[in-house]
Amino acid sequence: MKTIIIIFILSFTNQYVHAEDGHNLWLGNKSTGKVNVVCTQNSATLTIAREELQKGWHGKDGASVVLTIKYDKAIKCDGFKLNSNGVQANTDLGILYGVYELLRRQYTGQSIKGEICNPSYEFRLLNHWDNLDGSIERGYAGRSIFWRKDNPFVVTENDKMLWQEYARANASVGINGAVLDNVNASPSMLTLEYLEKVKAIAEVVRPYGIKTYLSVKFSSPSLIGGLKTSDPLNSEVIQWWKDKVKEIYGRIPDFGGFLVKASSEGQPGPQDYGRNHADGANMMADALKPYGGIVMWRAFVYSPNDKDRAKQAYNEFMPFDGQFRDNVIIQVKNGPVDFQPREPFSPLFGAMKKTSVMPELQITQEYLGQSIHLVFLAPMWEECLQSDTYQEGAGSTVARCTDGSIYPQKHTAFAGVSNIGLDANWCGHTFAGANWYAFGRLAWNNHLTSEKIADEWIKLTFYQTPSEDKNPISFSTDWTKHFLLPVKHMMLQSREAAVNYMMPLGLHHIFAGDHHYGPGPWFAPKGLRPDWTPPYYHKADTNGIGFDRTRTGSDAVSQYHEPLNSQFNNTKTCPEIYLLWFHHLPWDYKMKSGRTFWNELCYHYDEGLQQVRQFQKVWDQAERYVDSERFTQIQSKLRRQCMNAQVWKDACLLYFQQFSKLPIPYNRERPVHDLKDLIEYDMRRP
Ligand code: GCV
Repeated sequence: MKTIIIIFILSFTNQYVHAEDGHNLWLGNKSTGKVNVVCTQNSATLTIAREELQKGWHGKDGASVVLTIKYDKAIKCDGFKLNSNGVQANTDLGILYGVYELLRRQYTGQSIKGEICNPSYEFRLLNHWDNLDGSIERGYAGRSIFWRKDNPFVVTENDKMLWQEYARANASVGINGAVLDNVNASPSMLTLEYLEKVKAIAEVVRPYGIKTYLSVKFSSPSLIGGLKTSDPLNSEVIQWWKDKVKEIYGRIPDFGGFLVKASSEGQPGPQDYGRNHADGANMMADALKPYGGIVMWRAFVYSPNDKDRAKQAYNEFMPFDGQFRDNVIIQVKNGPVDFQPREPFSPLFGAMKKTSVMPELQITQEYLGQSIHLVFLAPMWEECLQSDTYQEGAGSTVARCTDGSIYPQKHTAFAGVSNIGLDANWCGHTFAGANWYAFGRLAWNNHLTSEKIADEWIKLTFYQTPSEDKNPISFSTDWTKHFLLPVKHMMLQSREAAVNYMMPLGLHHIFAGDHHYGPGPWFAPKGLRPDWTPPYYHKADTNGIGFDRTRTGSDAVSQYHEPLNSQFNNTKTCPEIYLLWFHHLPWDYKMKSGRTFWNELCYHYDEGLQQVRQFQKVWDQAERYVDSERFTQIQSKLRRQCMNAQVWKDACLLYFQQFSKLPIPYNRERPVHDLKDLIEYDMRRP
């Protein structure tokens, strides 16, 4: 009887479903057949390649795959040539990347036609904002996988296992570097015991091609070196950095280099000693040069008294174009302010023509609902990468201005601020894993579409091949129609939905102070620097709303190359998605839709809320295709996202209505909260 009951239960259990906490990310799929791997060479990396094929093979049962290391000048860096029966590369790492691509294509049902795949960027890095006490700045998925407060220097077998899994996930999407500590760096990072720990991490991640890098504090020579100054032109300081670099390479021969946040948000920098960015960056670059190391020098700078924060990075860095060493790369955030839900691209892209420039994206969702909201970020990154800067004529996209296609920069790189922590599913939200995945895929190929990335990720993360199936993957019509397509549609809409319910039409930085989770357009405590308060950005008053960055305003438009300069300058030609970024508009301004600006704003906020409600419906209908653990976790997060979207809409519309003094269009849903309650409310509370 017992057996009959079990058989009965099993026959009703969906074939796709098994318990799953998300720890396997997009790599949980077991092979469906045997493969014979032929490779005449040996190395730790090649052993991994071999094992991955055996663990994940989804081709013909019993087929042979040949791994060949043979120089081909069409293959660049760790690129590879892919055939259905083999991978050819110049390096072991190229073979490993080729193997992951082969398996991905098998699993997602993509064809393999004998093509060469080269990476868009040479360095593809995660930036961890992990502090040495194990906390993570802007981290929403638990504590650091690298650092902890208690027993900080003990390395356990568990640590090693986790670092290995981390390295594997990165390598599977082509990520080849990790900056292990916060850009708000501690000087202790460069002390002996911490460097020993870096060595231990480097040993585990090395076979997967992950190089380690460190964020360093500019004033380290005085803070831990006992020197009286950290002036970059002082000979003792120069020697201190040379000695430190030598010490690091003595332990970690493939160490990648330094990331530096200097003269920004209270961090020390060359300007404290009357020097400039080039003096500071070049001094470090000279110390790293003999070992092949690089300096990633961040352009994220702004001062409390600046009239327009959005202009400062350009103003500070353009005068030094051409003055940086060739192993310095200027790391530029995608937009001119700070990882907002929507910003135009930073005008530094394409403008610095004689300096290596790299994009910095934020994978962790500091400004996009953290690990509660489902927001797929690939569309935002694609929007930035495909933006035309016009710097060298039409087609000078951000992607092409940074990947070496247009400028002969010595190094190319792409960085993303990591969303990884100790949570079982790594990123706090299953769908946040898609953002880690998307970052890696775009770093490898900056022309991939969001649609393709989402398609791959969903198949790899949620589709489970029936265990008895020995044939190449074929997705059932049922799964495709009722899971893949609606979930993909939801992902692709999710960023625009967040923009709609948070800050549409060019609004930016109207977050609650400090935590950046909920709305706070009113937030302006006395004495706080103005550029840390939302009214500095939205400038709402009875006449209208928006930051005037036109030629008669702050003139930020002039940092863009024509025709963008003129396009952005004119309300009629400025894309509506950027209207309030560049213009202060009257409330009754006529939009393309025929509505007044105020009505349009109301429509967007309401639209965002409706979109998230629709996501709930999509997800609830997907229940039978997902294991219960992931299903309920995502369902409950979507419920909070809906409640939060309602709060965002009500808070912003009720607050701005005080200035517009206009009714919310009567065909739109009414607010359900009172403004005074929302001003008191902390949205982080569940
Ligand atoms: C690491 C924003 C964030 C800070 C972050 C900073 C940066 O201001 O809120 O937490 O600091 O950007 O990128 O340096």
